[in-house]
Amino acid sequence: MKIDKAEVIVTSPDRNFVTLKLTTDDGVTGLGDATLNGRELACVAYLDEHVVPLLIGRDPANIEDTWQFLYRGGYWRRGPVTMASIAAVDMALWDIKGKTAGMPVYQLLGGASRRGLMAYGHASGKEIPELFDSIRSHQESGYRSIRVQTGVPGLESIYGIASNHGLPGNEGVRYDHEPAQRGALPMQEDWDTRAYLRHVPDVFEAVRGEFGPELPLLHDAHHRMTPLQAARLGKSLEPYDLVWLEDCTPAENQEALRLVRRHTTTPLAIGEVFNAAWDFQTLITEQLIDYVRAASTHFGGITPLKKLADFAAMYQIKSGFHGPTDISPVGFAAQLHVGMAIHNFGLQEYMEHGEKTNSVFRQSMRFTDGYLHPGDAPGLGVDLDVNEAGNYPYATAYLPYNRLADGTMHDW
Ligand code: GCO
Ligand code: MG
Repeated sequence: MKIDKAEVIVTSPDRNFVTLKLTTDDGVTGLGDATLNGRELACVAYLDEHVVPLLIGRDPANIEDTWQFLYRGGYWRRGPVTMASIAAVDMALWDIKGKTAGMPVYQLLGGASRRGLMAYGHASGKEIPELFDSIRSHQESGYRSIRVQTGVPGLESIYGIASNHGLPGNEGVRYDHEPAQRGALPMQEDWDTRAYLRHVPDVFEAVRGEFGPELPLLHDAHHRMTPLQAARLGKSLEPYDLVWLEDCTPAENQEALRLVRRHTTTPLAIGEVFNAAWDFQTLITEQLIDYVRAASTHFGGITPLKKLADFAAMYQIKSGFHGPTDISPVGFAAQLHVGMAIHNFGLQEYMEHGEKTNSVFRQSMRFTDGYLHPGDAPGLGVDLDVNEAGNYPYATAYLPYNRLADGTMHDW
């Protein structure tokens, strides 16, 4: 079998997605996700100009070899654009292998280690009553684990607060909390760490008071603190028994986590912006975190994600793969298959794509009673309706950014 055709498809139902579609000379197709929120067209160019010409005529069966060829052969390693582009090829090849074998990808990775993947949803509210409503509505939809984000007194708008009714033009999207604003320049938000640190423990006190001790709760700090501030937050949240505190400090400097770890027993999750196992090396070998947050899409695909999970397993660290709506249904399916197969699955983030997205990407994935399952269709279990995709042309979109009161740029 040979790869005969490689097409890069850009579509924007609800938000932008970049999909690679490979077709073999036998007519088998495979899909891969190369969506990099706010920088999508860089991946399109990387694939179209530098990867597609290398794929034509290759044997789709040799997944590891193709991965190494694109990673080592390119000489310039890592980085989100490179790794998202390689990820798309890797996923598409696993999709083809599954379809050829007549099996879902998780079977090829070792078979099911569980019945389904516990998912967590994003509850949020500017004020506590809205937050409580959002938690209840998630519970009614079946969620058994909940991420909690709220507004902070004195700050106008911050990361993580959903317009639960859908943003203008995105009305079909239920929980989209981060407008990668379409057709406009990036939106500015404001930030004050001291106000945030004073407020968050009160929010968790209120949530535990209302919903009791059982409900698994999470929180995303979105890289906004110094290690010392992160340690303080972890410590102040200990009474509320979080499943994890996410991205408490930027982790490019992995050693910084030693300080956080020394001061708190709140479990830590890190890595949604990482794109290679090396980014986790110190964090894993020194057991400085409890969950790896990589996403198949930004981490080079299924092949390296499975290796990362096995590496983490040696240190009793579990998966907590990144699953926001800017991972396409293809990328999401890819990591559901990995999550099914590995022993050290922890929790899967699930934000729910909107109706338009689901009309472009038809999925065999299901969400029942709080658990996700990738389905048993051969391959990844996702079909792309090219005609429907064509109805939603690319729209420029940028994530927001943060500034402090004096105008200094801050991590968003
Ligand atoms: C999460 C993430 C996302 C990111 C987004 C950026 O935990 O789901 O923090 O919400 O902000 O993926 O594109
Ligand atoms: Mg996050």
